Amino acid sequence: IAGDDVEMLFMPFIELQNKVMFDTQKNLKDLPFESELSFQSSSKKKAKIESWNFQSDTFRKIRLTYIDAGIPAQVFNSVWYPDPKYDLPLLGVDFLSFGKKKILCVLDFQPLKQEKYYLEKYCEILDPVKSKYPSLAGQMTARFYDENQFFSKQLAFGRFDNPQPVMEELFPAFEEYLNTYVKMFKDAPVTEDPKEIAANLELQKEYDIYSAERDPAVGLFSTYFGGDWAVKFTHDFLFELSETPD
Ligand code: BLA
Repeated sequence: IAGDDVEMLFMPFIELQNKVMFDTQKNLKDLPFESELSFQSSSKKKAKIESWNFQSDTFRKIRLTYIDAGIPAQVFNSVWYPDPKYDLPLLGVDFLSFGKKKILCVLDFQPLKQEKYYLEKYCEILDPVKSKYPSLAGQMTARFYDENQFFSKQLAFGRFDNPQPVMEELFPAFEEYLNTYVKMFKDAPVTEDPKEIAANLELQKEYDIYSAERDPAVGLFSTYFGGDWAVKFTHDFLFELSETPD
């Protein structure tokens, strides 16, 4: 597939995210986890999936996943989970390309609460950024997720029938969302109250449960890497505060 323009389409996004992460995060640790989950390949389908798991003073977990299945599937998925001393939103990234004509990109400050004060405080900061990118003003369907749970009105959502907007529009938007996100933590309120910390962690757990139940990726993982692996990856890595079903 050399020379094709969707080959490793989202790799510049990983590189940028890693640069921002290494430049801004104190006490960053690249945490090891089960090798079975950090890398898998499927020889039959020529697919590879690799994941990374970081932690810093500010983030309990920053996970990244890249799927390279050639032209049929390129995926970059990432979630930044704040340390529960913060009640700030998660950063959610889901960029998918299925061939050159079916590209879906979703990016959001995923709110832990839907109260007005919370959304004004932590999500509306994105309004001036989002308004610059009309190609990312799309709306999700109700097929998988409820847009009123763990999503904001500032969600960047693009469906493209060619790869061109990925570097031309999504990339600068991603850079702005990312920089805005890490900057927000600089003077964000921090709690030392164990009850509030536990409550924040509980909301992140609800996010994991909600996401594990609805994630349309399980089918994709099963196709390439098998059903058992798909369930384990979903509950033990992606959304590890959710419980594996019996
Ligand atoms: C949709 N995400 C999807 C779909 C797939 C994935 C296959 C369905 C695409 C379609 O058929 O239209 C894939 N999800 C993944 C993968 C992983 C995953 C590969 O978790 C893990 C490696 N999804 C997220 C995050 C966000 C998100 C963090 O994981 C937040 C930005 C959003 N994905 C999201 C939304 C949709 C979606 C909103 C639904 C699109 C729609 O309804 O139109």
